[in-house]
Amino acid sequence: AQPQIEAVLEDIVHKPYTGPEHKLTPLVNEHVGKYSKYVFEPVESGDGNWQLAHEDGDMKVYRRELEEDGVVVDPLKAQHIVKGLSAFEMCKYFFDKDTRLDWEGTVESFKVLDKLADDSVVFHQLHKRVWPSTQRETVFCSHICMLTNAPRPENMVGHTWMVCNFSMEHPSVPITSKMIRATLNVGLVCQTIINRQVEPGQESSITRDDVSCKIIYAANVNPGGWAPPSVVRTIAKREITKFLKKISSCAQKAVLEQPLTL
Ligand code: 6CM
Repeated sequence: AQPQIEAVLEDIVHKPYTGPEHKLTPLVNEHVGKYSKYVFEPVESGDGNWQLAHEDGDMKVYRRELEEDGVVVDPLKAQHIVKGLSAFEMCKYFFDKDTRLDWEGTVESFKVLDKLADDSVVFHQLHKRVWPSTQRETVFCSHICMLTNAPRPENMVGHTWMVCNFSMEHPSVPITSKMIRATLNVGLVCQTIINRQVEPGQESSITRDDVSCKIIYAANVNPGGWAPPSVVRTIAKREITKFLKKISSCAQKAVLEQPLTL
């Protein structure tokens, strides 16, 4: 079945949310193009050595154990379903820097290095120090977009949305000896599921009670320097689980009083 899946994933195309093009458009296109396909590669097929690391209700977290030069770089993938909001609303919430510190447990502070467009922003983040290891920092571009031709789950309505975060270098933040530069490739892909039959043309009757957001989240993080493997694995599993729970409840609260945006 693998060649068939590859052919389906090859068709996925990303469309900018707002545009316009900017100096990093080619870099964004390259990363989003690759990562949008990677996120949809199934974990259940068993050929990638993915292991179910945690399950809690609708949330499933998978991990593939991997070390590079003795450093743990385990790829993580997770699925979750969140009631009462759309794919667009969840991706918008994840992308929005103004509410990031409400749900992001690994970050101490961050600043915007470059606002390239409304859909593409470069950040410098200082992560909370994990005692006794050296504090980590990241520099990454965050991009929100729509995906077309992505595989659609049953009962899906509307479009597939994605936020892609990927590490890059930035001249205003050189690497120093004070902190370790961690790197990341992250993708949050969301699709809206409807729990009742809607006749064509009746989409405006859909309410918050009718929808859930299906999340696929993938993260490839390199902590950037040696740290005890068991500690890194424990922290990674704890943080991804905390992140999914926290962003789900915060996003649900944030949209509660607002009209549903599919
Ligand atoms: O995707 C998430 N958050 C985004 C916005 O902040 C962004 C950030 C990714 C997190 C990258 C983690 C960097 C390294 C953290 C410190 C590692 C310490 C290791 C030392 C151990 C002794 O994409 C949610 C992130 C959820 C966590 C996976």
